[in-house]
Amino acid sequence: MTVTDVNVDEILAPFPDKVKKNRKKHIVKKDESASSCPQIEANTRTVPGIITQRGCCYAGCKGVVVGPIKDMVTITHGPIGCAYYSWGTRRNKARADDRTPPEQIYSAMCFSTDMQESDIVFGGEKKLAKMIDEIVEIFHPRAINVCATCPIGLIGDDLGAVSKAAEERHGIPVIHYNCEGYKGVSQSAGHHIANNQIMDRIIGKGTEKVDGKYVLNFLGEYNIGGDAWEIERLLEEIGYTVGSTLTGDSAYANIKNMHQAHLNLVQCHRSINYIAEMMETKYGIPWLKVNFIGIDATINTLREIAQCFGDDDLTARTELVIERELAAVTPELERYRKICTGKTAFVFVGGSRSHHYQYLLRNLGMEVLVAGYEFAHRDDYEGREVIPTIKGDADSKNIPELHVEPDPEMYEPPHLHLNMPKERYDELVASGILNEYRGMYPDMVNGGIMIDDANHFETEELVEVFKPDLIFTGIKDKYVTHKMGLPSKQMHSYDYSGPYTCFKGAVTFAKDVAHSLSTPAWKMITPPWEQKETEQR
Ligand code: CFM
Ligand code: HCA
Repeated sequence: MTVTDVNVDEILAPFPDKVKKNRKKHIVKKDESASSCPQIEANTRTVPGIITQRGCCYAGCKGVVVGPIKDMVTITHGPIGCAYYSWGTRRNKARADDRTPPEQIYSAMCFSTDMQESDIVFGGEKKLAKMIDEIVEIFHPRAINVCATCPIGLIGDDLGAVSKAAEERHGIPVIHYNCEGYKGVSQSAGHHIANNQIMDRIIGKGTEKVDGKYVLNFLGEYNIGGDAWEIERLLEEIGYTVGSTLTGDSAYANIKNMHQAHLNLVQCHRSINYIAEMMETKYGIPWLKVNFIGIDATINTLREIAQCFGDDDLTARTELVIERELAAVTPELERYRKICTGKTAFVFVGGSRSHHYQYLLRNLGMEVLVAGYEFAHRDDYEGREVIPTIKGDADSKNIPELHVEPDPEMYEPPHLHLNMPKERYDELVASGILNEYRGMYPDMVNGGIMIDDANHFETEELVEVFKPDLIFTGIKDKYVTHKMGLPSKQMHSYDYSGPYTCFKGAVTFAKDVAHSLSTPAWKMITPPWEQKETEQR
């Protein structure tokens, strides 16, 4: 398709020179004739005063990664606002299972020390210790998380010491996270802090055997709208056992045994790659980047996982499930596709979804003109890491045994799939079966814009130039675009819809998008640039 030629300098013109210079580095135009992706500035500090969509380090640690662990009580040590805003908004869906009864699910509750002025002046350690005692007495959780907010670092409360003393008093793990909101430049710092503690304090501590011929962990899947449940349904039907997700609908009781899996799947690379890497180094568990958003992406992902094990039965069952699911969804999907085809969209989400949803939108015949992340790093944009870092024992015909001990020799040389000779690997890459998940830039339309940490002003300007039919946003930019007469879909909470994963999820997504596109309300709003000068005053 032909894309409007946008002049980035014109868009940034109203900014002061210093800001202009800064923001220009965060905006890249796709140019198919160029040999490589132009360098995009990412993971740097937002210009003060600009209305960013980003969250903070505490949001990334507590709100995103550790909050959903259902059988742990997660305490926000700080003022109540931080606890409140990281609680209900992300929907932490969880259900009971054979390891976790309903009375041991705490992820829907909100726990906070509710620091008051006197606590800030005289210190909040005693209040925190008392709260932990009360929680143990009332709820008897298996383990507790304690997350710091900004003032905690500023007043110097020692979370480590309070947590250690509480552990000794109660004999359960009390894990602390020094994730003060001001650390780093975005949520991303919080992911890292959470990953380090989960790796250090939980994974590998369990001794219960995980049964299953093919045990997978599912990293970077947060079960928004029930996404993880739909994926698990398919994986289990094919014959895999899901040891644990990280962290949607996950439990301390399962996470501690994650070191026994044969393969780690990584859906949101941005928030969890640290654990995938550390588990590979420490336990020799290979990992594979996957994408269950979009029909093609799901099919490729299921085939790739099967390829990793090289088991004919598994491959056959994978094909059967694909065939059955496709047959079930195709007629309905086609109906919505007719409404969606030819429409254009912008996608701005946190650190991985924007790219994942490019696949699903393409399945619906829609083109993404502008895409961006709030806090991704350069590799997420550029797709540099194109080879799934599956490493395995080149000579062995067997997948690694359960309870493998770190064995540095076993996992060299790199780039070999489990049970897969190098030639077979090259063949799969050449045929396009492996290596599908590249990165945002390679999947952009020529002339499209890739933008990092977009702000309200730039969003409005880009909407005016490209006039997309739909915009996928977060809560902060959703209503700004509504006022411009543009339908938007909240892609963090799915506007309380979902699941959007796999085959059935694609239909639900298509239905929601088709509804947004066809509602007559949007035609009744006159966007600002079509209003007369006098009306605007
Ligand atoms: Fe990963 Fe996420 Fe995302 Fe993310 Fe988030 Fe989220 Fe997101 Mo909101 S972990 S990077 S920090 S996929 S909470 S489930 S929707 S910004 S794109
Ligand atoms: C967060 C959580 C968030 C916020 C969503 C939004 C989520 O980063 O603190 O700003 O719209 O998904 O709930 O990303």
